[in-house]
Amino acid sequence: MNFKIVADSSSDVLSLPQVPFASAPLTIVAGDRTYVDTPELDVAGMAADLKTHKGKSSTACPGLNDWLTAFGDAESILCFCITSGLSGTYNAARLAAHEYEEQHPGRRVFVMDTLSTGPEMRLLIERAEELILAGTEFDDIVDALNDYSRQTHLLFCLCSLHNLVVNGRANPAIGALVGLLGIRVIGCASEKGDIEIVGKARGDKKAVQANLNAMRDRGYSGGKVRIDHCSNEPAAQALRDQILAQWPSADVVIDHARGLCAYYAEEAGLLIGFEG
Ligand code: X90
Repeated sequence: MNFKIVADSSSDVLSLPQVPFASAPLTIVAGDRTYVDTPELDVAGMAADLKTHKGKSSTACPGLNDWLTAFGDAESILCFCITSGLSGTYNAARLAAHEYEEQHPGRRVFVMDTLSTGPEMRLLIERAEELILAGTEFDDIVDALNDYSRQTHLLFCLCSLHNLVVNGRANPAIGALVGLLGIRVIGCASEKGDIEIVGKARGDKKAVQANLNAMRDRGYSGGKVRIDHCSNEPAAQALRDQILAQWPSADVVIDHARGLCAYYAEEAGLLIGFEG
């Protein structure tokens, strides 16, 4: 069976080593500028533009045709979407999958509402890749991914919730938690796939400790961790160092947030996907 893995651009995955992969871009709109979250997007340049942009900005999910383009010509497709609790991406992908299966009888698309985003999506995608390479059947892959997703988690540690609040993705009351210099808000993807606040921390050192505690509370005990940062490699490395100090064989990988996650997680934000 010829498999393809497809995800929206909030997964921060650009390519996979051994299985065909395509991403469907979300877009970020600020005034008359549109940033399409493709692998070519200059994320740092976008962040710099947004800093000087005074008016409103917003985002939009991939449309049906973006998804059909990403599906390409594959027989068996595993498609990973940002939580339906915060985006129309999953709905658009479902419509596209329905159309694709109708146009190509015999082909199959599994569309997963990951109830999460960023590095938790990456964990699911990596697992999908392993299962495909092991020769697993389509339906067994779907079952295994559904099981695995009960074991994966997403935490975030942000210095600003401004873009989440103005775009109606986070409660304004929690936006007011930040704003003070050096305060980071720590939150997680809830079981329903929306934003849940876990706590706050003042300063980088305390934030690392709070992240580690939140991971432990969710059952982390030395498994995989994927950290995506918004121009904040030092914070990501500090967290990795602490994880490795306690679990020396932990598999921790640091990467850059791409456009959509960088827009919402904002400068210095961290997203942490891990196995519980
Ligand atoms: O459809 C659209 O326009 C996209 C809307 C996406 C809104 C949320 C993106 C969040 C990105 C920030 C913190 C992670 C929270 C995840 C909770 C499930 C990253």
